[in-house]
Amino acid sequence: MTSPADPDVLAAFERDSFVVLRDAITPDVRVAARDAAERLLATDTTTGRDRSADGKDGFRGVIALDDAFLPLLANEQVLRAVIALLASTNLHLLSSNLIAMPSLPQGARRTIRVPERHGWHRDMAAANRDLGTDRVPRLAIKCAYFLTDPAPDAGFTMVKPASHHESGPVTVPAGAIDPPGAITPDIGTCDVMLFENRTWHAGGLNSSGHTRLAVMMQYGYRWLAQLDDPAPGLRARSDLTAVEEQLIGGRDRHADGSIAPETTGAEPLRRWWQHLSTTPPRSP
Ligand SMILES: O=C(O)CCC(=O)C(=O)O
Repeated sequence: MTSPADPDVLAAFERDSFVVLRDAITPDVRVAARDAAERLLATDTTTGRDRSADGKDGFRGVIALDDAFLPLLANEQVLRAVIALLASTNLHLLSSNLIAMPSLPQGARRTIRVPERHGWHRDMAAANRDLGTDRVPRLAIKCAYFLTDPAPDAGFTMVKPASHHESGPVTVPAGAIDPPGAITPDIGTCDVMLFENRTWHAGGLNSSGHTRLAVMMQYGYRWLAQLDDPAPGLRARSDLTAVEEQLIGGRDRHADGSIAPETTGAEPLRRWWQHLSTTPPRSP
C-alpha cells in the first residue's frame, strides 16, 4: 500500500519549503472560527494573550479558548501530510496561535516591515540559537489557516521558497524588506498552508483596510515542549477522540496513571496511520 499522504504534496513541500492544501476546511468551520476569533479579540482576556509591539493581537492556545477552533486540531488531510513530512506519528500540537494583524493606517509611517525591522525569520529561534541554524533539522510543521479573505494587500504570510535547504542566517539585502525570491503563496479561503521551522517567512503587508486573522497550528515531535499554557479543562473532557487527546499532550501513561513505555502516548496516531496504510511513516 502506498503512503496515505499525497506524493505531489510531499514533493512540493520538499522542493519549495511550503505547500498549500486546497479546501482543507469547510466554509462553516472557517466562519465559526472567524466568529470565535472576533469574539475573543473583543474581550479583555489576558490569559494566553499575545500582543506584540508591532500592533498584532492574538492568543496562544486558542483550541482551549473556544470549541470553534477544535476542528483544526486533527484535520485528517493535514495530519496525513504532517505525519509523512515528520516521518513519525510520535507527534503533538506545539501551539495553536491566533494572530490578528491590523491593516496599516493609510499614510502613516510604518514601524514594521521596514528595512530595519523586516520581520523575516525562521521559527524555533531558541533551537536555532542553541544548535546553530545549520544544525537544526525539520522539527515542526506549521499549518496556517486564514480566516479573513485573501487579496494581494491582505497581509497573508510570505515565504522564501526552498529556504529550508539554506543553512545560513536570514538575509535581506540592505534597504529591502524581503529576501530575493520571496513570494506570497496563492491561498484560497478554505485552504491551509504548511511550512516548517526552517522555512524563512514573514507576515505580509496588510494595507487592505481590514484586520487579517490567521490561526497557526504547529505540530512537532512529542519530545519537544508544547508552547501553549497547559489546558486542564481540555484534557479533562470526555468528548475528544483518542487522536485529539494525543495531540493536546497525552503522556506515556497507563490508564491507571502509572508510567508506560516511551511513545505509548503516540498509540492513537500510530493506529490511525496503520488503519490507512501498512507503510510506516519512516521507511526502515
Ligand atoms: O502573521 C504572519 O503572517 C506570520 C506569523 C509568523 O511569522 C509565525 O507564526 O511565526
